[in-house]
Amino acid sequence: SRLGDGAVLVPGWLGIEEQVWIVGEFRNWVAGPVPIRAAKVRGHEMSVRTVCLGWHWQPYKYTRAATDVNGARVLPFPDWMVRLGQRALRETGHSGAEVDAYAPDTALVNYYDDAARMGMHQDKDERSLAPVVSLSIGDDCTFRFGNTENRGRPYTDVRLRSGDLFVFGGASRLAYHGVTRVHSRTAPEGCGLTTGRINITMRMTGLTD
Ligand code: MD3
Ligand code: FE
Repeated sequence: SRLGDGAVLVPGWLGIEEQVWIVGEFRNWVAGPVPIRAAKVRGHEMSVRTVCLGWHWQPYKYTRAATDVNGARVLPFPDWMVRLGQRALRETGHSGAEVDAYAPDTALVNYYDDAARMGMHQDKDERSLAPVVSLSIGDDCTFRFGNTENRGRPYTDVRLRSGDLFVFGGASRLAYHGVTRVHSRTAPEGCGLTTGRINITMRMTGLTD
């Protein structure tokens, strides 16, 4: 379903077995060279914790090494995730040419506990305006999808559930958005997570080494 120019939500896109498999990969990422951490934005720790693949996101920039954590290079961006991202674009109506050109090179993997939130923001640290592909696993959240002008109204609150795909292309790529709350203990049994919520966003940084 379309929520705005270029914003398409596909409920239940990931099957339960794919969710379980991805949660298993998440456990490997967390145990990888760069531990999951709460990024500091203007001196304040975020309540969301993030581990990255391909490029390491720090507020306002991407680096290959996690110089704000332990200096280690982040894990490579997995090929299966490139293909999954391309399938996500194909299945949300993007043209064949756009699908072929889609080469996501970073994933921000966010973990939300019951108390975590994400304030309204734009994703502007990427030089590429290629679509962002978002996958949610675990507890439901209330996602706030806003406008391109400011953090306030008009916005639409959408419940995101385990397995949901959300693709943000076109004008929606620069829309303000955030997560206003996590709905404790709403994860479907057997998704692989017993508490909290994972969100994966794959993106194209537009960077070269
Ligand atoms: C709309 N994450 O990591 S995913 C983020 O649920 C982020 O963890 C949220 O916002 C989360 O930056 C929301 C949906 C999302 C992701 C990127 C977008 C929506 C977007 C980029 C542009 C517009
Ligand atoms: Fe964002």
